[in-house]
Amino acid sequence: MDIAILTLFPDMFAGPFSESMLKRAQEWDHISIHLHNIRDYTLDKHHTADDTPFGGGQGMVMKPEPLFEAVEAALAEVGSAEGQETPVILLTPQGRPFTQAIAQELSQYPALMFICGHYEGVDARVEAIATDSISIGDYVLTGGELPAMVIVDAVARLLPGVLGDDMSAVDDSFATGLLEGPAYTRPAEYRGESVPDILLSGDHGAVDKWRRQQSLKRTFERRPDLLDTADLTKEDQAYLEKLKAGDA
Ligand code: 9D3
Repeated sequence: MDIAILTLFPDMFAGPFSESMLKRAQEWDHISIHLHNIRDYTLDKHHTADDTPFGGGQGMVMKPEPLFEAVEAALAEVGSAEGQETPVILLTPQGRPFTQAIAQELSQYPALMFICGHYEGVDARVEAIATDSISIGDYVLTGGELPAMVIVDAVARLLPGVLGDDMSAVDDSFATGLLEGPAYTRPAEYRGESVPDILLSGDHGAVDKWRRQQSLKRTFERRPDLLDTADLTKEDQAYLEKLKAGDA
């Protein structure tokens, strides 16, 4: 997958993209990341990327011309891969809230483009060249760079071959619709706290059942909203009734 990122701060991406999974995904050619500095597409001698808002008000607004120029240049590069339209995604607090379902949807494209706004936002006319706009949640950040990294991370790990076989994406917490239960490793006792006996029992059936119940319990306690849409068996529902009654 070709990923073009338009930003005034390309250096922000160096750390996250040169470590761990995203590093390996690039080395193995699962993804190819193209960073474009929006300032390189400014049209005036001072390389002005932002200006004061019409009508007055605080802060600066990113000018439309460099963004249009940058999108057109970047599309020509990743562009017409396999005939599909490349999503041009504007990162903005006003976008649709990012979810695992959106990550799945984006992972199906051969190329993606992200426009990172900064300052107080981008000129509204830029929405016309975007095909989508996404927010990563209801909190205020300083720009779209961290959201772009979050989305690239979530999408890249869904691409075939990026995760090892030992770390399949099919039983991801948000793919099953439930939170994961607790995990333990050695030592079996640490600072007086023991690992639950059942995990040391060797009874795989009992372990599976216990894990499912822990997952349901945690979801019930921390994210009850997820239970409305989770795929639940009769047995799951019976266990949830016990949790609600306070006897589990
Ligand atoms: C202080 C300016 N705000 C007016 C009330 C609007 C505003 C514009 C731009 C607030 C933050 C930003 C910078 N953030 C993003 O560009 C952004 C973002 C975010 O702040 N939260 C969650 N997702 C995203 S995606 C892009």
